[in-house]
Amino acid sequence: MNNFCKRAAATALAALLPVGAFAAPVTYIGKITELNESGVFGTTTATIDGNMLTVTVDAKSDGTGFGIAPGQVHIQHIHGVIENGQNLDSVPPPNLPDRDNPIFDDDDYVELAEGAPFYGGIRVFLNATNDPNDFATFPDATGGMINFSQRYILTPDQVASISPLNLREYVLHGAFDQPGKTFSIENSLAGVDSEVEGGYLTSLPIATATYEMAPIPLPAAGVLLLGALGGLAGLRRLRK
Ligand SMILES: [Cu+2]
Repeated sequence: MNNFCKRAAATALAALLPVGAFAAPVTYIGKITELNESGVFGTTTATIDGNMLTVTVDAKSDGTGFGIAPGQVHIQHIHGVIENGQNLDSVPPPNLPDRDNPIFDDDDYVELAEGAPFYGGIRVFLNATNDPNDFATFPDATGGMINFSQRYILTPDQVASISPLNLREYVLHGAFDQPGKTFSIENSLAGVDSEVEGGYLTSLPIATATYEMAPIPLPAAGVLLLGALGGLAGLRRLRK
């Protein structure tokens, strides 16, 4: 192979392998478990590929709690704790308020703000647009189930805020106040403790999931390996 041919081959190879081609997409899986004794369970996946995030959510009720109110707006997010610019591990809050812990007020629910020390702030809005004000495209849980799938192009800041995803938490919200229970609009730490009874509590967390890196299925691992070997063979040929 003469130099011209080598250069042409290298250029062709470079065209086939855009920048970042070796950063394969990584998929994370989270097992959805109940909060506030909702009886909600399911699975969520999040696949990150550069700045592209694809999220799926399958959630339903096991019948032991109030479940997912059908036909209501269920806001859902990827949450995460960030402290001093560092992404910290985010975990589910307890299922029910722990009255010995001062971060909980004296009502019957773990509210949005009470859960925040555990799962952190909102990092990605899981509706059609990742726009906090776009309430119309959050799941409405037809039939009391959520079957959600959406792809997002994230800003660099958003990518940083959810990386790595195994430090992040999925949170599903929205339930009717249950008979005999009281709900405070704000956490008592915030200095507000106005209790309400009845009605739909849009922000109430009803389920969470902790993302964990999904095991790479064997066929995919094989393809990756073959691809890497093929790439090596190609390089070796170029060096001749
Ligand atoms: Cu949330």
